[in-house]
Amino acid sequence: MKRMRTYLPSRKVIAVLAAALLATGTAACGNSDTGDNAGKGDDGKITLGFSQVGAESGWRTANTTSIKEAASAAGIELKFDDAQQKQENQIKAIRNFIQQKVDVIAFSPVVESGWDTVLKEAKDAKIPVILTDRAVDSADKSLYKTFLGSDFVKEGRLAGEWLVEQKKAASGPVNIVELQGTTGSAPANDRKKGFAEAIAANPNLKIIASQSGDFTRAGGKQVMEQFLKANPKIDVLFAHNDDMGLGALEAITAAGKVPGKDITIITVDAVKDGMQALADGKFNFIAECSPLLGPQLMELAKKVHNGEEVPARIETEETTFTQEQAKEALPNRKY
Ligand code: GZL
Repeated sequence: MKRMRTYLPSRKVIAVLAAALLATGTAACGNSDTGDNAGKGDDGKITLGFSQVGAESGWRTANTTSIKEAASAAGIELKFDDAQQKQENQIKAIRNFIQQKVDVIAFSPVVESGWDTVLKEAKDAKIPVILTDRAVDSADKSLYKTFLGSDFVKEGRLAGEWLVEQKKAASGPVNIVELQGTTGSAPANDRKKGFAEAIAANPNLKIIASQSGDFTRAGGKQVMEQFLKANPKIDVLFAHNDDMGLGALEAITAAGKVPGKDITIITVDAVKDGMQALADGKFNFIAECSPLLGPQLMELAKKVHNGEEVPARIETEETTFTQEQAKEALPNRKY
């Protein structure tokens, strides 16, 4: 009977097979733990950690909606954190994103200063950072890949230039009160700067009081009440956003004055409620600030994740509205 020979591969063949298996194993392993899948969700999606300022205004709500909807449409896994307008919560969120090894971090910094340490931690972890909406004052531009948002100085300037045109025939002082946004934030600092530079063209235009209402309706109402008590003659209100202007409307009406007539009201944002107040004649002019940053942010996230070059600064398209223009634009307003 012919004996069945059991063929045993030589040591050399075993070594070659083992090496092949190991290589395949490593390759498979490598794709899941390191290389270009690092931080990706289980299904290979890019993960984006986003730290949002809070939910302080209609603008912020629209901005959050834009980001969440765009992430879903782009197939990006979004880890979203609401900082309730506290910088320490944003820093905590960014550290969590680093721990979770997300692919990209984006955030809207509630204030301009105090970010270098945590942004250095993200850089050391090789996680690219995108600034959206608000800027930081870090001297080290390598701490983030790009800024996507508005030119706040221009928004303030446009508001001031409109007022200069409106009051060019004024013979005496025009008393202005200013509701500033969140203290230390880029929009508050820059809108104030742009507005002041523009109204310097007419020495009759004087800011007699300026205080933060923190971008909220409640803050706008509370500070406007104080302005009205302390200043018998107020001709103009410049509010750094619609929400503070809407809050101020309540104080102005309660003081027996007619908003839009006794007091000219200029705001920034052009969210739906602000545009309605403008169309109704309670506001007089709005400089737009678009919150619809979601789609551009997702495209940028994919590019920086893939190591592609992106511009250092990407500004959003914006316009201004008079009362007549608001009436025309309202029906098609997205936010
Ligand atoms: C501006 C944004 C500001 C809005 C406010 O880009 O940061 O914050 O103008 C919002 O309405 O609260």
